[in-house]
Amino acid sequence: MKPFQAVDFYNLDQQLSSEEKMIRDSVRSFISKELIPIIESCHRDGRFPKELIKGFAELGALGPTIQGYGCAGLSQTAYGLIMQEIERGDSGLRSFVSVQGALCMYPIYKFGTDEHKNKFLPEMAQGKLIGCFGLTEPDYGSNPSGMITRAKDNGDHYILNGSKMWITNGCISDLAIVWAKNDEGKVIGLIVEKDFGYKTKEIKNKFSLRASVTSELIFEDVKVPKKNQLNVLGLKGPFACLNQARYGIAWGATGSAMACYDEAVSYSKTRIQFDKPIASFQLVQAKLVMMLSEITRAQLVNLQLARLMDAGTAEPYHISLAKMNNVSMALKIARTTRDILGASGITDEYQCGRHMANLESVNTYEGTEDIHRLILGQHITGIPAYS
Ligand code: TGC
Ligand code: FAD
Repeated sequence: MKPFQAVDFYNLDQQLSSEEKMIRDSVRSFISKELIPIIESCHRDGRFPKELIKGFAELGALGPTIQGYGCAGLSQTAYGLIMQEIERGDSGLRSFVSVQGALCMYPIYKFGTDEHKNKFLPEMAQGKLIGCFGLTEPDYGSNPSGMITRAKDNGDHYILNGSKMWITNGCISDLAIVWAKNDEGKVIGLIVEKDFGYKTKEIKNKFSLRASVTSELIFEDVKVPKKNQLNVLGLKGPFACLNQARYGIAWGATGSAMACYDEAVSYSKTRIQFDKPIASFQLVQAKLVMMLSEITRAQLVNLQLARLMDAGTAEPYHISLAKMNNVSMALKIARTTRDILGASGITDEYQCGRHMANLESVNTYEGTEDIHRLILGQHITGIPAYS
C-alpha cells in the first residue's frame, strides 16, 4: 500500500506546536507500521488487536490530557491529533482509546478520590488495566434518563442489578464505570471491578467496528463497596465524560475521511476508463473537490474547538456541532470514495468500505446525529424538542 498522504489544504500544520507535530507524526508512523498491515485481517476475523495496547500506552494515547498519574498531560489539540491518526487507521481502535481515556480514566480523574486515582490511573495509562463505560441499556439508548439499572443501598455497599448494552471493551475490561440509579432515583457512578462479579456477553456478527469488542454487561446482585462511588450526582456525570469522548470523535472521524480522500485521489489518477484516468473527468473532479472542501472545513472546526477546550470555554453544543458535522461528513466521503473506486470499492483490498461501515456506528454512538441536531436546535431556540 502506498504511504498515507495527509491532506492539509490550508496549511494548518503552521498552527501546531513542534511538540504537537511530533506527537502526531509518532502516532501516524505507529498506525502505518503496526495497524495498517493487520487491520484488514482483524476486521475480517472480528478480532480486536490487543497486542497494540502496549504501543498506544507508550505513545501516551491513554488518558492523554490527564496531568500526573503517569499520563502525558497533553493539550487538547495533541489529544485531537492522536484520535485523528488512530481513526485514520480504524474507528474501532480509536473507540478503544476513547473509552479507556475519555470514558473511564477521565471520570476517575474528575470525580474519583485520591485513592481511586492512585489505584487505577497509572495502570490504566500503561494499558495494564482496561476499562469500559456502561450508560446505554437495552431499552434506553438516546434517553439514558430512563435507565432501570439500580444500585440499592445496603450499608457499606450497594447491590447492583440491571444490564448495559452495546458496551465497547466490555468483555476485555478489568473495570466498568457503571451509571445506575440509587434509592432516590438519582444517577450515580460506580467503579465496578471485574472481580466483584459482573458478567459479560460479546455481541457478535457486527458489520461495523469489527476490530472492536462490543458487549453486554450483566449485573445480578453485584456487591459494590461504597468507597467505589464517584463524587457526582445526576446525568451531568456521564455527560461530562461524553463531552471528552465526542470531542475526540470529531477529530477521529476527520482522520477516517482523510484516509478515504487519499485513497480516492490516488485511485482516480491510476484507473483508466475511456482511455483516460478517471481523475480527468469533470464529474470525478467535482467529487474530489467536495471531499477536499468538506475535510478542510472539519479540520478548521477541530482546531478552533481545541482552542475553546484548552481555554475552558467550550460548551456542550460546540462539541455537538463538531461530532454531528464531522462524522456525517466522513460518512459522505467514505461513500463517495466507494463510488469512485467502482466495484473495487466493495472489496477489503481497499479501506473505504471498512471506514464506511465503521462510521455507521460512530454516527450512532455518543449521541446519534439527530440527537446532536436536537441539542443544537435547543441551543438556538431555547426549546427542547426531544419528546
Ligand atoms: P438534560 O435534562 O438535558 O440534562 C441532565 C443534566 O445533565 C446536564 N448536561 C450536561 N452536563 C455536561 N455536559 C453535557 N453535555 C450535558 N448535557 C446535559 C444538564 O445540565 C443537567 O444537569 P442538572 O444539574 O440540571 O441535573 O438531560 P436529558 O435526559 O433531557 O437528555 C438530553 C439528551 C437527549 C441530549 C441526552 O440524554 C443525550 O445526550 N443523549 C444521547 C445519549 C448518549 O450520547 N449516549 C452515549 C452512551 S456512551 C457511548 O456511546 C460510548 S461509544 C464509545 C466508543 O466506542 O467510542
Ligand atoms: P435509539 O435511541 O433507539 O435511536 C434509534 C433512532 O431513533 C435513531 O435514529 C435516533 O436518532 C432516533 N431518535 C431517538 N430519540 C429521538 C428523538 N427524541 N427525536 C428524534 N429522533 C430520535 N453505549 C455505552 O453506554 N457505552 C459504550 O461503550 C457504547 N459503545 C457502543 C459501541 C457501538 C459499536 C455501538 C453501535 C453503540 C455503543 N453504545 C455504547 C451505545 C450508543 O451510545 C447508543 O447506540 C446510542 O446512544 C443510540 O441509542 P440506541 O442504539 O438505543 O438508539
